[in-house]
This record gives sequence, structure tokens and C-alpha cells, in this order.
Amino acid sequence: MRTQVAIIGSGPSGLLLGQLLAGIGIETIILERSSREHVLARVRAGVLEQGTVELLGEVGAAARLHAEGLPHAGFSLAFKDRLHRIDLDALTGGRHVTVYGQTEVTHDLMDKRAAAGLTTIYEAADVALHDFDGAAPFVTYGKDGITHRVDCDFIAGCDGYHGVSRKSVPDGALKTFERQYPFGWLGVLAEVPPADHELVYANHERGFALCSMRSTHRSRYYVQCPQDDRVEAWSDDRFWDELRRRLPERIAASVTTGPSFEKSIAPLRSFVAEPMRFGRLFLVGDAAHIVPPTGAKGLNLAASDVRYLFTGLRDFYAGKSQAGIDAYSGKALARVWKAVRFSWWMTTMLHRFPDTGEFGQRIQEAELDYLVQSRAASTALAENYVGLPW
Ligand code: RFL
Ligand code: PHB
Repeated sequence: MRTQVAIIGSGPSGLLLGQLLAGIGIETIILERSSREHVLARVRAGVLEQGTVELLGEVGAAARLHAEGLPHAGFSLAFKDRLHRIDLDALTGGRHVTVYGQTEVTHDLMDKRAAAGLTTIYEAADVALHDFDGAAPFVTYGKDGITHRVDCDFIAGCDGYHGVSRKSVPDGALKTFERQYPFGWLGVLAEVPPADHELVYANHERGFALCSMRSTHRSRYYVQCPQDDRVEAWSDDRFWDELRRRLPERIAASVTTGPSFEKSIAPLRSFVAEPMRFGRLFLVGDAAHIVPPTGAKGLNLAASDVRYLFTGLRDFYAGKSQAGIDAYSGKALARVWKAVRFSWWMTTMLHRFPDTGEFGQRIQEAELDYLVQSRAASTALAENYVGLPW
């Protein structure tokens, strides 16, 4: 087989890149390790920046998002049993975020790709990347006991943190930066109305909590938990009880409980690999960087990477120049590091760290007090949350 751009991974990065390229007549094949159902069963992000929404609109995958997504013009910070609203709209000159699940984004993009008759190979085993330091790269994979080969001009590594693309780059060619946080997030989905009409991020002595949602009748909640905790140790009753203890009274009283239908623990880490290009291989999204979910930036960074790579490839195929693909890594990393900083800062301000004790708690409370009293500080938070310019 031959294609112009071989895309590894059918998460949001790979699917979005595929649709943008299809729009200008560039061929792609997506190779995905898992089944379609497995990809769609992963519950992850929920907050989309305006730039991400616009990009989904450009590829015609935003009809349901516009109909069902919830525009949020603010969110609340809770600490010391009080609630403070961050007015995104007023602080950023009318910008907002949209609450719409990553599962739905992926679903919409998959439907678009299928409707356009574009090739995705699910359950592609042992994907391997070859000769991407030269002019004629190719990818191999196994399917039904047979090894297949896809020749291409470029490879887009959109295969997430645990994927094969980044690991295929020769030792020493990438510099990596990493910070592990000494806790995780236990997340629960339940078919109950949200506690508040906007998101609530809570700093509490017992640990961080987040009230989020997927719709007006489906809630997504998280509580900070020990890194090595097991989901089985958390009955629904224990979860609801712990969540309510970490929220201000008014919000706790509005939590509607019900049976959870998804419960999982995610570790928190910051990670960046530099550069994001090696020869004809580009690393995109989580394959190149991870942020802790506190700033709601992961999926949005994946979208901005895709945008930068798409414009570079578009100019290359239009015969204009190679400048765009040469600039890809530098441009993407400049935005990535700002989101890494923001996500690290939000995480540091809102979570309980095992080694900082009561002193750490007071420092956090002072920072939060300052943040909600100072318009300058609130503005800095708001403009990062809605998304920095691309
Ligand atoms: P993905 O989504 O991980 O997709 C990668 C795809 O590649 C496939 N793959 C392979 N395919 C072929 N061969 C291999 N060897 C392969 N190895 C892997 C995988 O099966 C998969 O289908 O990466 P992508 O596309 O870069 O997208 C990144 C986002 O998924 C991620 O950044 C966000 O989910 C992060 N995130 C959030 N981001 C936000 O912007 N807003 C949020 O509110 C938000 N909340 C979150 C989050 C992530 C979370 N977790 C669980 C990590 C909340 C949580 C709890
Ligand atoms: C979510 O709804 O899953 C969500 C929302 C905001 C975050 C992280 C996750 O910061």
C-alpha cells in the first residue's frame, strides 16, 4: 500500500489531522492498535477551548458539538468552605470554553472519516516505523497473521504517551522532561444532574476535588487519591461521601448521588519530548507531551499541534516550501511549554502534597485568596484557561 501521510493512532490527534488533510486532497491511512469500540470506551477530557471547537468546525465535525455541547462562561474555585467564580467572559473579552466529552469528539471524527470512505485499520498489531530519517519512510503492521507494509512521504505519530512512535526515535535524539506527582485522580461518571451549572475546582485539606459534567443530566466528578490506590477500594458510597466532604456546604448539598457507570484512576504527570520532529516523523499530541488534567489542556494541545502540522504539510504539498514543516516543532513546543506551566501551576495550587503539611495548605490558601481578589491574577488564570493564541 502507498499513502502520502501514514498516521499512527486514531485518537483525537490522528483523526483530526486525517480530516484536515483530506479536506485539501492529501491521502492518509490511520493505523490503530485497538478496536474502534475500545477507543470510544475511554473516558477522558471534557473541556474544549474555542480554537479546538473552531478546528472541529473547519472539518465539518462540529454539528453535534454545537447542538449538545455546553458553553461555559465561567467556573468556580472553592477553598476554605467558600466559592469564588472566575468570570471567563468578563476577564477575557467574551471568550468561553465548551463542555463536550472527548468520547463524543472522537465519535464525530470517526463518523466523518467513515462517511468520506477514508481508510482506518483497527487492531493493527506490532506497528513499526522504518527509514523515517531518509526520503522514503514506511510503516509495517500485522493483521490476521499477515505483515503489511505502507509506504509514505511522512509519518504522523499520534499514538499517545504509550505509543510506538516516540520510542522509535534513536536514543539520544530526543531530550525528555518529566515530573510525576505523588497522587492520582479517581474519576466517576454517573447519570445524575451536575451539582452546579459550571465546573467547581476545590482545594481542601483532605485533597483536591472537581465537579464537572458531560451534559445537564450526566456528571463527571474527580477526587485526588493516593497514586497506588485501587478502584476496587472505592465503593460508590465511599466516593460520594469523600467528594461531599471536600466541597463547600452549598455545593455538597447539591450533589445528586447515583450508581456510577465508569470509575477509573489516572496518574498525574507532566512530560515533554523535544524536538517533536525527527526526519520525516512528527510527534503529535500525547505522543510528545502530557500535562496533568487540572488545567484541561491535553486535548486542546493535541488540536494546536495538529493545526501547526497541517499548515506545514499543506504548504509542502502545495509546492510552496518546506519552511512550515521545519518550523513545526519549535512552534508547537512554544505553546506546549506554556500549557505545561499552567497545568503544573493549577495542580500545585489545588492539590494536597504529602510533604508540605499545614504550611503548604496556608500558602495555597493565600495564593487562592490573592487570585480571586486581584483582577490581574484572575485575568492571567482566565486567559490561560480559555486557551492562549495559536
Ligand atoms: P490518545 O487519545 O492517547 O490517542 C492515541 C491513540 O493511539 C493508539 N495507539 C496505537 N496505535 C497503533 N500502534 C500503537 N503502537 C499504538 N499505541 C497507541 C491508542 O490506542 C489511541 O487510540 O492521544 P491523542 O490523540 O494525542 O489525544 C490526547 C488526549 O487524549 C489527551 O491529551 C486528553 O485526554 C487529556 N485530558 C484532558 N484534556 C483536555 O484538553 N481537557 C480535559 O478536560 C482533559 N481531561 C484528560 C482529562 C486526560 C485524562 N486521563 C485519563 C489521562 C482527564 C483525564 C482523567
Ligand atoms: C472533565 O470533565 O473530565 C474534566 C474537566 C476539567 C478538567 C479535567 C477534566 O480540568
